Amino acid sequence: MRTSKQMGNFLTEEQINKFQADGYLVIPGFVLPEDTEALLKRSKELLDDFNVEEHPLTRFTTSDKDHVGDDYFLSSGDKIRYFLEEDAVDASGKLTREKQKSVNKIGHALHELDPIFRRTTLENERLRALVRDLKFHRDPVALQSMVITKQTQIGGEVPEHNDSTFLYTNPPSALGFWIALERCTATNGALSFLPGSHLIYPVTKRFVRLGQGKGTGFEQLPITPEEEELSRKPKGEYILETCNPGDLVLIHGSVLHKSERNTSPHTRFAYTFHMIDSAPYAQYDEKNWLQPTKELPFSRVLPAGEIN
Ligand SMILES: O=C(O)CCC(=O)C(=O)O
Repeated sequence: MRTSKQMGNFLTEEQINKFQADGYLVIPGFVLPEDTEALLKRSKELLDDFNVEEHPLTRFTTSDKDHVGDDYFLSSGDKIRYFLEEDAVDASGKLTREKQKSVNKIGHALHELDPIFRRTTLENERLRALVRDLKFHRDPVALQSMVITKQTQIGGEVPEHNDSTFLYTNPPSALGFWIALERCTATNGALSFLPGSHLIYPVTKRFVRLGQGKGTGFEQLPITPEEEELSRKPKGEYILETCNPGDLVLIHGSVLHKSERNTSPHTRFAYTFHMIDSAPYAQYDEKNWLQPTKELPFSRVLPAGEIN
């Protein structure tokens, strides 16, 4: 039965208003305990399956100075691949620790190719109900997914960013779904957010392919001098969002967020995926690092014919 505060089947009016004001929303217990456990177990099995011999030892970083751009990364959109922590490989090209503890993340088509991740993403009625209530997109498609492992000690910081920089559409339409698979605390790298930043700061750049063999880089977006000045100003206080296994964090594509290095003895596994709006509501182009393939186009989230 719906309560008076409920907007649709899933989210309350307060939750929708909070998401719109803050640019993110924590939904405790969105994923049931048995499903959360299955996602964590599968994540660990994938780490066990990691074949180091066949790996180019690609490390993952999104900092402005250094970013991934090799073919292993650029062709990972329709595969399940492994990306390593910055400190995971020594000068002689060998892993500095056991393979499971060297991985920063696994991506980018878990939601398509793995039945356990698919069940939480493309075959999830609760998720469809949430998407209908939120009305963030008219015709959402899921375009990528990752398990981020944030291993103890080595699990690196994720610097301040917004997701529309990395999953750019015109107009920006990225929406992140981030599910804690373990407890996320102040010391193991819980996410933190700058509430309301999605309403203040424009998306100033996009992460693009630079052309055959040239890897990836950032391209500046046209912004006004006022927006340029604004984006250089000190940005206020981040709020740390500790959370529990099964909690979902919805992340507006323009909200600034980050996570610190894991300095604790506890791992911080999370499963995350993103949606964008599809044409004609938003344009996705060939400059983006992540490209759909003929074999695996981006999948619609709502049933055929349904527009939000
Ligand atoms: O899991 C993390 O630490 C960072 C995730 C994040 O920033 C993202 O998915 O946009």
